Amino acid sequence: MTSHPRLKRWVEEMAALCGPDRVVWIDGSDEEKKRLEDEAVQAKDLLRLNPEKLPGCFYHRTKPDDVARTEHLTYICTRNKEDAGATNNWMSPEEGYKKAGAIFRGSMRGRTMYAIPFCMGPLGSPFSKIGVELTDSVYVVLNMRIMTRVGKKVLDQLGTDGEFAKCLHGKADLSPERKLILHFPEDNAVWSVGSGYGGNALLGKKCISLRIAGWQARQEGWLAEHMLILGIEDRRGQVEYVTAAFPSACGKTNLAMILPPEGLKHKGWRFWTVGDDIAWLRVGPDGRLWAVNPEAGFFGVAPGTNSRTNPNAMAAVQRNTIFTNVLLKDDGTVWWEGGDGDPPEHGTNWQGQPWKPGAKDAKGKPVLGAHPNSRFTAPASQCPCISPKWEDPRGVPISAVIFGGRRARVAPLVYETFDWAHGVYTGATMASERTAAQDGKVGEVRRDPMAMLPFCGYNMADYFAHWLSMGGRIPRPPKIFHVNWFRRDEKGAFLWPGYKENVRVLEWVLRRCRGEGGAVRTPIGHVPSHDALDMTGLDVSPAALDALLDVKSEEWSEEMPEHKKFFEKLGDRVPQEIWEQHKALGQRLSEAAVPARK
Ligand code: SAT
Ligand code: MN
Repeated sequence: MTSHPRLKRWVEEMAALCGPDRVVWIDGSDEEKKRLEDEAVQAKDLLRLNPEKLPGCFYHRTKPDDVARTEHLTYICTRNKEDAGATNNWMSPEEGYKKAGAIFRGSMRGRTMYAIPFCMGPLGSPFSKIGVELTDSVYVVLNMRIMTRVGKKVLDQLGTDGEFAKCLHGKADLSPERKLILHFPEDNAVWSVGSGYGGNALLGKKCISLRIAGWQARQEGWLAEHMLILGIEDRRGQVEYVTAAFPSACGKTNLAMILPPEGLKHKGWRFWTVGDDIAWLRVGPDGRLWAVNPEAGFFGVAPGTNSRTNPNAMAAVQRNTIFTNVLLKDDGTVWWEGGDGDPPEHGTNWQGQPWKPGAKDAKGKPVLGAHPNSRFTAPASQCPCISPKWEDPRGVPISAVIFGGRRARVAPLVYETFDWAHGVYTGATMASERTAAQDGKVGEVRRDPMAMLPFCGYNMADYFAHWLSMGGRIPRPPKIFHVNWFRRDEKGAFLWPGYKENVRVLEWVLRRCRGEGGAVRTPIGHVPSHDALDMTGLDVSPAALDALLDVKSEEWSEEMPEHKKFFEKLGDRVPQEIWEQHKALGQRLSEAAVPARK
């Protein structure tokens, strides 16, 4: 299948290690897709959903203990431990290859090894990177076919000597003790064994497009980020683009597919999805920052997605979609908590057990129909609001970069940072409450710089230095903002309705980019003045709006030691400029705390 001698040799070596019965190259054709689907259905790896109601759709269940990324088993394997930094688990490359090699050895006996040539980014784009994933999971192959560009066209592009990322994935026995997700940035390689779940197994996604690409981006002078890319068109047909970084399961897919709220419909805004999870950003010939989405599909969180919260996503998942760990209805369709329609009277839950509304386990705890991190995998091209530019090899020019976390308090609805370096500091100190997308205690606040804590494939301090240095390389940089849709009142109720209403915040962001839009200067940045957000048709009381936009110096002052502790944890490579930003913020806060003299 390939005329690339190095690739051929590598596949032979990996096959010798894993011992599959056969190696099958993925060509990307429709016949192949059908064949693989039939095989997966036969092997009970997939279940074909109701062909009338959900044509081309399939259902998959993972093992109950394999439902999210396992950050504690994810490693960066660099020769020098310092290069992985304080936020990553580290293993030496020798140890990594040895440990994972022992699990891989012979693990594909009786199975097929699929070789998937894939391209992240539009084929032929200067942004794009090629990889080859070897896997013994048909589910992975079918997901990769949706999430990336695969097959013969990729091999053609690779030629006889092109660079490619070497990705080895195997299910082995899916045991939690024999699970490792290892990155070898110095070898452009990923070895993942023992998990069949999304981010652990679809190696083009987080492993390649963020951890390995991030390493390359630093060397080559660009950025690989955990960001959605959204086009915003005004009534004259002018489109501006923003990127936004939120941690997993904080609404990136919803924002990427936003629609205008009722109250603002008369303004004629239209929104275009370029990407919902990852952005690769480079300085363009015009001195602006340009972005491409390296992926070709959406791996979105199902629970909470419905025709009200995200009608575009709902339209995108009506065909050719793989559903993982949702509830299976008796009519061969699917349902999830916070989805459309009433819960079915009975169905089969994500663990394969009979389920009905109000189901409880032996201890009397409610049993869910769908796992909170259950997902849909859908082709981006099926999204009604997919941007006509989403596959443009040049990418799209970015006007604003938005950072955001899930914070019950402290962070206001939106603020604009003072300049690039302050924006980098703001991204670096982002914090968010933990969600179901990662193993661990849901709700706990953790620092998640640029939403990259689990995805930065090198020393976080060097990552900050790289961000700072990019500022000097972008003649016309985007403005940097911070948002928080999740602020709550004292009773714990959300102050902001979110979803479509976030358009009001985006409007203000774009106005600020054009040098318009009312704002008040606070120690943390510019916050909208009281009348600067268009609240037409929205029932949020003036007191609630006050609370949303409030910047309490005392609360922020309390955060400062947390920032310091976090940076100290990152070690002595933290750039001086970050410390200067820290000092300057502290200064601004203490000045604000002094009552103004008459
Ligand atoms: O599991 S994935 O990393 O693919 C999805 C996510 O957590 O963002
Ligand atoms: Mn993500």
